Amino acid sequence: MPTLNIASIEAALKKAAAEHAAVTPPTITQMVDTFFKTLDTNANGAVSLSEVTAFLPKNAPLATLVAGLVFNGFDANHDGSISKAELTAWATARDTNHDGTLQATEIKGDLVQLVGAVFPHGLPGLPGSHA
Ligand SMILES: [Ca+2]
Ligand SMILES: [Ca+2]
Repeated sequence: MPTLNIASIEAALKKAAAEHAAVTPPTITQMVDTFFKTLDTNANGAVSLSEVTAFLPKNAPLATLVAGLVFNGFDANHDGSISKAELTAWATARDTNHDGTLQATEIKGDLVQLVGAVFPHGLPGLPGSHA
């Protein structure tokens, strides 16, 4: 039977912390960075409706409608393009437990649920994606 002492407890805690760190979801900043880069195919720092449309699978059900809804959801100032700030604000507003990361549960019931119909494996860059 292994002895239980302070050192062994500390070692166990350290191991658990390391394992936790390995599965820590990306921060909102990292997530937005990844997602924005994926969407902004011409890399001009803004995401257009056509970039969102092009991102959706061609045979997706109601792809045009979904693209429009997603686009309007992100384009907070309705200037016809999605900025990284708008995407960050959208993601930050959904971080309900304010831990700086987005869990799938926090965005359930929101736009992503709609998008989930098109992306059954989750959005690229989102924790919980299996893509
Ligand atoms: Ca762009
Ligand atoms: Ca905008």
